[in-house]
Amino acid sequence: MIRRRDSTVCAIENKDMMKHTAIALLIALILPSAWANAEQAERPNIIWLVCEDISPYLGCYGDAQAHTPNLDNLAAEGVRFTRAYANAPVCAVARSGLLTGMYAPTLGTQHMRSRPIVPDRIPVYPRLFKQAGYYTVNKWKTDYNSLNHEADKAKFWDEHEGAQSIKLLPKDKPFMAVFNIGVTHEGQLREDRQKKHIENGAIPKTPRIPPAGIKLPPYHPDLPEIRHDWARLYDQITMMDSIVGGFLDDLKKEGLADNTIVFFYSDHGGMLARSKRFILNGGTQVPFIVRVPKKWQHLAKFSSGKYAAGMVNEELTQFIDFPKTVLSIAGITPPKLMQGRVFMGPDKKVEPEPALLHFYRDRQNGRYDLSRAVTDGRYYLIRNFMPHRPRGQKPEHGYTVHQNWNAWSDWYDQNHKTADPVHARFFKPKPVLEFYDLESDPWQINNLAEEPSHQARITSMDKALCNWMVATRDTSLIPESMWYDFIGKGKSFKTIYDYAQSDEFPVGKILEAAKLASRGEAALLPDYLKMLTENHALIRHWAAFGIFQACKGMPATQEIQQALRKVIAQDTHSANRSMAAQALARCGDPDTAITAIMKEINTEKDEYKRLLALNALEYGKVAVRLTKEDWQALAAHQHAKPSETYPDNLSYLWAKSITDHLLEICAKPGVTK
Ligand SMILES: [Ca+2]
Repeated sequence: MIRRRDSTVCAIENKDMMKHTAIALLIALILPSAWANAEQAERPNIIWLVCEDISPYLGCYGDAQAHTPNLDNLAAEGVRFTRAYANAPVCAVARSGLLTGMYAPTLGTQHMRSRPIVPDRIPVYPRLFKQAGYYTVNKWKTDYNSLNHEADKAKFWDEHEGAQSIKLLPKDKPFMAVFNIGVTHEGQLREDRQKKHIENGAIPKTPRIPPAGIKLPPYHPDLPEIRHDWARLYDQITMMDSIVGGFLDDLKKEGLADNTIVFFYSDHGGMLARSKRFILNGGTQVPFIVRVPKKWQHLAKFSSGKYAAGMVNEELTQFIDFPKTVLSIAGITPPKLMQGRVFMGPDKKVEPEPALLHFYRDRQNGRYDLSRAVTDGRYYLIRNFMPHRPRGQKPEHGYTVHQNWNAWSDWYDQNHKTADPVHARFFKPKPVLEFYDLESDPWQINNLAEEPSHQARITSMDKALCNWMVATRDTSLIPESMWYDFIGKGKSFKTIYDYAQSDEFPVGKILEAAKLASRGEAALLPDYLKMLTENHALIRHWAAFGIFQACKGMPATQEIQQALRKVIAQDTHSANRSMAAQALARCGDPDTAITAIMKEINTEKDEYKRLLALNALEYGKVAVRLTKEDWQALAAHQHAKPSETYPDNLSYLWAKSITDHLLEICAKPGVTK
């Protein structure tokens, strides 16, 4: 009976189970799309309001000189980040990280400006949003420092042209929109732009803060032009604030505010001399505010706590975290290649705060540089691989747009013997290591790198910086003028990313060579000489650079000179021949050096090779030896056109800018300047 009853029960249960299974199957068939649709309809809108070129110079950040009521209000309604950073201190390089969630030196997009090709497998966050059913918008500032990312923008942005208007955003599907506000861009400080803003009533006729009342940062000398530009910068920040206010009002009017997560940030720090483009805190730290409407606050957890209006978030946050974070909020799994972290998101998806953030500065227009930095939020360590190059070197873009740059430079030329070292440093070679305590020295004027009490911390942060360069396979250890020896048509690799990811690039070994070379110590000359005979072309390059650094005008031994002449005569890489000539110029044989450098300039078709050689003319201090024929050859290149052979068709511009500079500063043979 029991068994029967049991079997009956079982039969009934089986019947029920079958019924339930059928229903479950039916639900399983129908519901995923229903769920997906429901979820899709319920997904938040995301908008990034991006201003240009400013550090956190806002009232809500405690800047008493700023007048920014709209952003102060946004901070009161949202979360204000006090340790948010751009990974690079300049537009297109910073934006490359914002697009891909990857460090620019990993991809090869770190030189400002350039047009490298980035592999298709590198993630592009708006593409993923688009695939997930979002409408993607980014009007007029798609500035990603890559040939294919520029060319492909219409494939991942539904809209990338036309007016920026909240009214044009869709109401029937979720959007990921980037709105750009250009009025604080450095170019807007030009006299003609200022005039236009005054005519339009966008800024007052005379600055809101009288220039005499401006509180200057300690690194700037007290000059009228510098005071004027600071005063006008604050006017432009107020103008930017009202534009942000307009967008926020429109969000409300259009009924989108309750469904839209708002990010506000600057595309890097700045903007006066010694901020934008420089790897100091003034170039890297940015204002960053996030406002999340009530409806989506369950998606806004931090590793340090829950979202709340008006809160201050001190977590280390960086641009390459942004793509991962917004993808996660929208329910899209971030690709594994992305190097940042999810700093805000639904529970369990939030990733812990990192110990350090990483920054990079590389070529700016025609001038090479290579610096890397890290911060833990309080201490800030910079490693300069090209210490011989001053920060305020000409030609720099700042000189062409800002009177504060020229006023400072002219003042220094006239007062360099008596100038306060803090004001003079901008025009002098850099130390290899710089170390600052942002708590006691927010403007970074006291380099504590030699301070005994900080040595343990410096060693540990420097180790982390170097480990990061190895782990991210930093492509700046490969001179840009050598890239197309390894990549492109007929080569094994299509992109510098692919080359750098391969075993052909022993990154750890190259980093050690670069570190040794940047020390430039005479005692290391035997090591450099040995490195000069290494099989790997990159080691030979850093060896020649080390000799250049070490000689500093002292004639080197015949053995060293001979070794450099051998590189000039035999090395298959133009970059190595140029660097060896630059070294030889400084250590005893300038005649051979200038002949070798002019040969590279006159015969190389790759403009990056010519650019390195043109820089060697100046840094080898042999430009004064230009003959009439050399002069004519340089002048002929003033009419250079983009190369058809090399994909990076911007390179000719930088070679041309150095050529123009040389022709301007060097006496024409037979003509007294
Ligand atoms: Ca910018």
